[in-house]
Parts: sequence; C-alpha cells; structure tokens
Amino acid sequence: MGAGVHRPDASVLHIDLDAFYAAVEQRDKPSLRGRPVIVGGTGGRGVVSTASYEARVFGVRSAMPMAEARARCPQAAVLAPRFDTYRTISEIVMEALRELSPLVEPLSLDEAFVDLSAGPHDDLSPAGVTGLATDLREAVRQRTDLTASVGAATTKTLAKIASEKAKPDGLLVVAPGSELDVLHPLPVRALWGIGPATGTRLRRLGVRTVGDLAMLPEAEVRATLGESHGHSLAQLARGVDPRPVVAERDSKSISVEDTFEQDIVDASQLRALVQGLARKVGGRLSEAGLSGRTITLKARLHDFSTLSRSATLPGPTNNPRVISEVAVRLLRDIDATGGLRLLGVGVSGLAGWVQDDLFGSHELTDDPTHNPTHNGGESSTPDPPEHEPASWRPGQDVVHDQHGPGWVWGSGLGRVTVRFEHRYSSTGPVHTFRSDDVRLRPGGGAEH
Ligand code: TTP
Ligand code: MG
Repeated sequence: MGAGVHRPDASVLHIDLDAFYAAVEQRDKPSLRGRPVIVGGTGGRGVVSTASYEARVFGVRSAMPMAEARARCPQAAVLAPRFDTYRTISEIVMEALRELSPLVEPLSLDEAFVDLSAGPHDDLSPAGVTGLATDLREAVRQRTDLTASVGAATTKTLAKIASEKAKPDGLLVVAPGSELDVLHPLPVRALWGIGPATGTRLRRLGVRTVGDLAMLPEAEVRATLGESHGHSLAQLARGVDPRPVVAERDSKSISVEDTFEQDIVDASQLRALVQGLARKVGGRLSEAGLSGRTITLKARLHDFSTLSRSATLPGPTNNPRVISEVAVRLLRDIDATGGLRLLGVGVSGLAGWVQDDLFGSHELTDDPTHNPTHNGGESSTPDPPEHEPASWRPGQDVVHDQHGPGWVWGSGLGRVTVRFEHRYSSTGPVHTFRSDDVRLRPGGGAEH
C-alpha cells in the first residue's frame, strides 16, 4: 500500500482473543467455566492481568491492584498466569493467521493485524472479507477452544476499533465508505495516541468525540498537541491512517551496547555502566511505545568470548529502574575478574502495552537459568535464594502419581490443595496434601 493512499477494500484485519488469559484458565479448568476468574499477580501488591467476563461485571479490570479486584469480587478464583501455555496458544493462532496471508503483524500474544490484500484472495468485498474472517474465527475456535473477536476495515485504526466493538466473540467488517459513521461517534480516547493528558487538553477545547476532533481545523490541533502528534491525530480523526501492516517488526528487541577502550574490572564501575545502558534502553522503549518482558545482559570478556544472561519478568516493562535492577543482578552471574571490554543491555519479548511490576515485586519467572521464584504470599524478593523450596502457585499445573493431572487450588501452612481436572475432563475432585508430598510434581501444562 502506498502511504497516504486509502486502500479500496476492508482488507486490514485485526484479531484479538477474548479475555485471553482468563479464557485459557476456564478452558483448562472445567470447574471455573462460567465463573469469575482473575489472572495476575496473586501476592500482596500484585496487579490484575485480566479477568473473565463474569468478573468484569463486578468492575474488575486489567492493571487494577489485585487487592481491589479481590474486594470487588471476593468469590472469584484468583490465579497466577501460565505464560508457557499462553505462548503456545499464541503460536497456534499466529499460524492460522499466516495461512490467510503472509503479512501478519503480531501486537501481543493475543492480538495481530493481517493484511488480506497480501494473501491469495480474489474477493475482498465486504462479503468476501466476512467469509474469510468467519472461517478464521472458526479455525481459532477449533484449534484452541477459544473465542476471538475480529474487525476488518480499510485502515489499522478502524480494524482495531471494529474488533473492539465486536467483542466478545464477534465480527465487524466496516464497509469502505462507512468509516466515519463508525469513527465519529466514538470518544476521542478510542484513537491511538490519546492518553489521559491529551484527553484532558482536548476536553478543554470542547472535544469529546472523534467527530468533534475532526471538526477542528488541523492548525488548531497542531497548536494544542504539537506538530507531529497533532497532525497524526487530526488525520486519524478523519479516518486517514496510512500505516501499513508490517510483518514481524524486525526489531523484536531493543538493545544498547558500549565497547570500552580498556577492559574494565572494577565492579562498581561496571554496575554504573549497566545502569546507564538500562536507562538508555528504557528511554528508547518509551519513545517507541513498547515494553518487554525479557531483559538480557551481554558481556564480552578480555579474551573476546561473548556471554549473555537473561531473565524474564512476569509482565512487560519499560521502566529504567526495573530494567536496571534486573541487569545489575544478571551482571553478578558473569565472571568479570579478567575485565570486560563490552557491555550491552537489551529488552525483548516486546508488547505494545506496559505493565510495570505485575507481581508487586520484580520476581523472575520462566527462565531456565533461574529458579522460578513465584511465591503466593511473598511480595518483595528482589534477590531470591539459590535453591528455594518448591512453592505452589494458584493455577499451576501439577501431576499426582495416583490422582493424575490437576491444578493448584490453594496452598499455605505446609499444605497444598489440588483440583484434579483438566481441559478434556469434567469438573474434578479436590484433595489436600502436604506441600512437600513427593507424589505431587509440577507438570502438565502447555497444550496437553
Ligand atoms: P487484552 O487483549 O487487552 O485483554 P483480554 O484478551 O484479556 O480481554 P479482551 O481482549 O476480551 O478485552 O490483553 C490480552 C492479554 O494480555 C490479557 O488476557 C492479559 C494480558 N494483559 C496484561 O497482562 N496486562 C494488561 O494490562 C493488559 C491490558 C493485558
Ligand atoms: Mg484480548
């Protein structure tokens, strides 16, 4: 697509799974189907990742403190996320999208754009697109047992807005020519790039809807919001969004490195360098509107061998302080006694949204080089001991020698309670064990 040219067809498709993490938990835990489920940091200062629609009725929302969510919906099941399972499902969904078109732009685990005009499709009329999108939703349902909402339009902005309007489990194709009918009644914050601050400034100008914004002369919008931001928002409000769908952004990570003239041995100097690099990476992420979960420290030793160490946070961040803390911790794993000639800090696993400090502490997870340090009741464990005793997190998959596969329902006081059920079973029974029971092991998980 040439920039600035309105494509003729509603061939930009946006897909977003419904209540993703919570829907996966309900799928894999039959006793939770139809019930309020909250997924997120279960510790004292944890934050909600998402909630099932049954919990949203009580006002539970993403990014809300978990304590508030529990107060609003005390009957909800509160579970820690199972990122491996979510990632596996995400790959299945992205694969289904690639069968539709080679031009797929993932935005997060459960969300992507697809440019249908790059695929082998003759009929991109609204009816044709409706057929493709209906088949896609059906493929996702069959392969994952999850529901997805899909929007399609002539631009990215409209396609995303359409899938949001279609939620849950719906489809909305915005026919070419009817874009402004959909766009103009929406509140301005529906547009990308309108956060609370911009929203407040626009309200002072009497702008509430996208239509109000479209009526303002562009010069006035620029004067209020700055040249480039003002320009792009004025354009978006008029339905103009020339951004193309781009396959897998080539920068799936953002990193900064520094080579030194002389090898550096001094530990405090190395630490300060790492902190400086972390600040730069955080700044670049913020500028790009990105955040990431995996933080990598790269080091080149005096003998030119290059090492890297990485750690994965429970949720994405762009906070320089968090990046710096983790990178400094990773530095301790590197033997710098012979001196270092290069250091780098990178963040990968990029997502379009930020959730700082999901667990109310900077716990690390899922990293083979580190022991998982989730711990239900803990809140601040920046420096986990080398070998922690096994701790059971609510929602975690387990296998028991006699009872088979199940999930941790709760734990504490040396006990762990497990519900023995799984994706393909009916609701199963609950049994309680000593938390060090050797018959009980972590297991199951990703797509049985
Ligand atoms: P979303 O697609 O924004 O939310 P959702 O899929 O839970 O619900 P819906 O799309 O139906 O409104 O995000 C996808 C997943 O990303 C979500 O299930 C959990 C995670 N997430 C967070 O961890 N923190 C957040 O603040 C948000 C918004 C999402
Ligand atoms: Mg979603």
